[in-house]
Amino acid sequence: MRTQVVIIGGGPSGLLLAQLLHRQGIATVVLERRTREYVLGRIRAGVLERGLVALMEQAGVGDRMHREGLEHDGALISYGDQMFRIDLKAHTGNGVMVYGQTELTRDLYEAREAAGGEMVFNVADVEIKDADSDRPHVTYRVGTETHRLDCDFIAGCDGFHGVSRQSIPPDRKREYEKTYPFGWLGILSETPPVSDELIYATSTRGFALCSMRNARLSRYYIQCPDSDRVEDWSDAAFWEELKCRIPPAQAEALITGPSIEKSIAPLRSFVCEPMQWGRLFLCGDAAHIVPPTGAKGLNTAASDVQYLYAGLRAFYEDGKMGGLAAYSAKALSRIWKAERFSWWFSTLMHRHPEMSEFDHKMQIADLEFLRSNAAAQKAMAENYVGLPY
Ligand code: RFL
Ligand code: PHB
Repeated sequence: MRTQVVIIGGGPSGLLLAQLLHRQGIATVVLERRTREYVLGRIRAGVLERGLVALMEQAGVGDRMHREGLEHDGALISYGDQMFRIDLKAHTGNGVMVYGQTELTRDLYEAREAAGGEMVFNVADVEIKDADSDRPHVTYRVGTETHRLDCDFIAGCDGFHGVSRQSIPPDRKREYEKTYPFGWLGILSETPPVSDELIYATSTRGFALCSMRNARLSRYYIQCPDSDRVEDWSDAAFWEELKCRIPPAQAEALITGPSIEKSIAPLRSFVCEPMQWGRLFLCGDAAHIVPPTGAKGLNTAASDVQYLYAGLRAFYEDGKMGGLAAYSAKALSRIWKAERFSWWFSTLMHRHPEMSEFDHKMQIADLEFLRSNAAAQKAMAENYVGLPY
């Protein structure tokens, strides 16, 4: 079989790219290791930058997002019993959209199905062949049958643990990594959010985040040691700990209830350079990971999609490889800035045992500077709403 672009991975990056290309008449096949239900069961990001909102519109899947998503013009930062607001709109002219990754992925799946686009689920043993030639192809297995797909290009949208990055020879890539000695324990609960805007909180007991999906569905996180397991945390213990980490007024107002999802995510910073090998292009988590503190994971995936889409579109319009050749450098230039912001915000807001009292004083000084300085708030706001593409 033959197609123009094989997309490995049916997460948000792969589906968004597929949908954008489809609207330009470019044929794709999406290969996904899991089932649709499994992909839609994963609770992940919740904050969309304007660039991603615009891409969803461009892909023709923005309607439900605009109907159900929540426009946020600010975000709150608390430390101990202090709290201040970063006015995103006043500093940048933009806000962010609160709309779950699960919903965004569902919208993309529905659009893909409506368009009759090809998607293969439950694929195994995906192998990328001859990516460094003009005739790449991909082989994969479904059940006992092995298939071969010839193509012009391969988009590696298969997340951090996928095969795409692993297919690049070690001497043709360089990987940069930082791990953090803690994770985020997150719960989803059918309770009204404690605040109209997100609260990023730090305290002597560690970080907490109060987020939401809609007026009846809350998403909360607390920093936990990376050795903790979900089973170690009852709902009651989670709520108790959360209350200790947010300001007293919010702790008192917090409405608790049973969790409908509970999971632990590790924190990691990771970048693979370059994001291209021959006709294979890495996109999203396959190429880079940020700790979730700045809400940049899904949003950096989106900027990759935009650059790769532009390069592919130019190739199919005029046969020139220039846009694709510039893809990696262009994407990485934005990625490293998002890496810096996510690392800085994570370092500012988390506690870990190796921190000295001096380090803690530095955090407080940094927070007090941010609280009192309009230029610092503007810099924070520009990064949070998303740097231009
Ligand atoms: P995804 O979402 O990981 O999708 C990759 C898809 O590829 C499939 N796959 C394969 N398919 C075929 N063959 C193979 N060999 C394959 N190997 C893997 C996988 O099944 C999957 O469906 O990557 P994508 O599309 O680049 O999207 C990136 C975002 O999902 C990611 O950046 C964010 O969700 C990161 N992230 C968060 N970001 C935030 O901004 N806020 C958050 O709260 C937040 N929470 C999270 C997260 C990422 C997590 N991961 C990856 C463990 C919580 C978790 C648990
Ligand atoms: C979320 O709602 O899941 C969320 C929001 C903001 C973040 C991370 C996660 O920075």
